[in-house]
Formats: sequence, C-alpha cells, structure tokens
Amino acid sequence: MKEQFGILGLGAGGSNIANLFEGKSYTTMYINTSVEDLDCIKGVHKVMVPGAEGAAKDRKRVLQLAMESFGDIVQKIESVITQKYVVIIFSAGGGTGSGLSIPILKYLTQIGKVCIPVMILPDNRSSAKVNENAYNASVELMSIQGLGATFLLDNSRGDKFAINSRFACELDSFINLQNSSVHGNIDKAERKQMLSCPGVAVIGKVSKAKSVASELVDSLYNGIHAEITSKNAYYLGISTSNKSLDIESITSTFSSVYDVFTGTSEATSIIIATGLQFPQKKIVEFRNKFEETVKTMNDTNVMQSFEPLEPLKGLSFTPTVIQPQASTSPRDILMGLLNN
Ligand SMILES: Nc1nc2c(ncn2[C@@H]2O[C@H](COP(=O)(O)OP(=O)(O)OP(=O)(O)O)[C@@H](O)[C@H]2O)c(=O)[nH]1
Ligand SMILES: [Mg+2]
Repeated sequence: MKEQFGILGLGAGGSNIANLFEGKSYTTMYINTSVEDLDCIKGVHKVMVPGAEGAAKDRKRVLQLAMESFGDIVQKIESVITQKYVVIIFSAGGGTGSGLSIPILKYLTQIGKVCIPVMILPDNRSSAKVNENAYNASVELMSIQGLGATFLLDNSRGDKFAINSRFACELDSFINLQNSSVHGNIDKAERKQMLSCPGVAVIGKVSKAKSVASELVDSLYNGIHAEITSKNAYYLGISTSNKSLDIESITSTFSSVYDVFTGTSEATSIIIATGLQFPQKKIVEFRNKFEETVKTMNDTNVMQSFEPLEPLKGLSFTPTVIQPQASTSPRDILMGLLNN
C-alpha cells in the first residue's frame, strides 16, 4: 500500500527520518531553511526556502522566511506528493520543522489530504529554547482540526538514529502489512481507517518468537513513542503470527476500546493503538522546564552580578611597535626552516 502514501520531511530531524522512507521506495520530499542540512540528504525532491540561511530554532523566523515563497512551496508539495495520505515528519524542538509543519498541515488538510504528523519530542536534557518550541508546537498541533493519526516519537527513549530506523521500520511494516490468512486479515481499508483516526497513535513490533500478549503490550507501552497516558483507545490493530494470542489481555490494558482489528501473519507481529489522548502532562513539562530557566535567568541578571568597577584614569601605555618581517615567499619560508 506504500504507493498510496507520500512522505514529507521538514527540517533536519524530519528529513533524516523521511530519507529512510525514500530508501523504502516511498514518494518523498524534503524542505529546509538550511542548505547545509539539505545537502546531507541524498534525495530526489529537495526544496530550500529561498533566501534562508537556517532558522536557529526560531519558529517565528521560519514563518517570516517562508512568507513570500509559501505559495510556491505548497505547489511543489502538491506536484510531487499526489497521494491522499501524507506522513509529515518534523521535530518539535527546532525552528524549521517545528514552525513550518503547522501551516503545511493546515493547508494540506484543507485541500483534502489525510495528514499523518510524526513529531519528534525532545529528550530530558534539552535546552529551555527546545522545550519552549516543543510546547508551542504541541499546542498548535493539537488545535488543528481534521488531522489523521499523530505519532509522537520520544527522544528520551533512546539514541535518535535508532529511533529513526525503528519508526521507519514499524510504520512501513504496518502500511505494507502482509496478511493473507483464513484466520483473519487486517485489510487496506482497516489500516487506512486506523491511520485516519484523529489523536495520538502508537505502534509496536515484535519478532515471531516473542509473539505473546505480554511482549506486544511491552512493545506498545515501552517502545520509542511518548508514554501512553490515555485510558481509552479508539482502535486497536493486532496482526500476529500467534494464532492463539490472548487478545483480551491486550485490550484490557485500556479502560475502553471502540474497535479491534485483528489479522494473522506468518512473520513478525505488529500492534497499533490509535485515537489516544495527547500526553498532556508531558507537554506541560516542556512549558515548566522553559519557565524555570527563564525565571532563574531573570533572577540573576548577568550585567548586575558584580560590583560596578571604576574606569582607570591617568594611566597610559604605548606598546612597542614591532615591524613585520620583509615578505618572504612560501618556498623561502620552507627553505629557512630546512636550513635551521
Ligand atoms: N529522533 C531524531 N531526533 C532528531 C534528529 N535530528 C535532530 N533531532 C532532534 O530534533 C531537535 C532539533 O531539531 P532539528 O530537526 O535539528 O531542527 P530543524 O527543524 O532543522 O530547525 P532549525 O535547525 O532550528 O532550523 C533536537 O531535539 C534533536 O535532538 C534525528 O535524526 N532523529
Ligand atoms: Mg536545522
């Protein structure tokens, strides 16, 4: 089903993940304000915001930079990504992806695309600025009406490049799920329905050997996604190689589940939960971290943290002027060194 999905990577983090999908033959496009970042990507469809030299984590600056060219940018997206389903990947903590994702998501939703945002959340050691951006991006993202499933990748869960590959592998496996069994299948319509469901989505994947309920639950709750704090899930999808899997022990980890789609596969098992609530506590933590730093910095104004010092009066100093040596050719310099 990959031909029905387009991938859009915004900024450095988003483009890194998008590039893994291009490696899996998805229609993929990248947008950046930094030519250095864009040059690192080996991709076919790369768009540079004209006149930009990067955004230095300034979300507003990105919007100002893209003001003139936004019409051209969205036109390029539409000409490359003709698919109805668009996976839009960006980090919450930077400037480019975090800032540009919001108007792009709004526009693409408005013209009838099913947008599937994938937002990378910063790890616990991130700066106040990154936390500020993450908070603002989350709040703005949550306010967009009509989005499909939103994936929140949590950089506190491990190495960022490992997170990138694991996510690309999980989502690709789900989109292209190979089900063909008399025991039941999760068909294309069901997969699209789950990915079109608003709210947060989480995917887990386990090997055939580990395909038991406890491992599937573990992969859902302790993978690379932001911690699930939602009591309810709208949809649960479980494709498993274990024909006698205890589905009930998985669904019962939620208070309520609206519908469950199950399928049987011969390979790995995949689990997906969609229609979850956003992790409000985590989002508020971004704001708190930012506010704590701002408060401490305001309490200790660096320009007033020492006694005012008097300027020196009545003293003067004339440095000895050293004349530069007569100019010597590079060869003579080398010769001089050799002859020493
Ligand atoms: N998981 C993951 N996180 C990344 C990656 N690259 C950057 N990040 C995280 O994303 C945040 C920084 O965002 P970037 O994507 O570099 O920012 P940008 O969108 O290019 O924005 P500017 O450079 O500020 O214009 C930090 O929290 C990084 O740890 C990546 O490849 N994978
Ligand atoms: Mg960047």
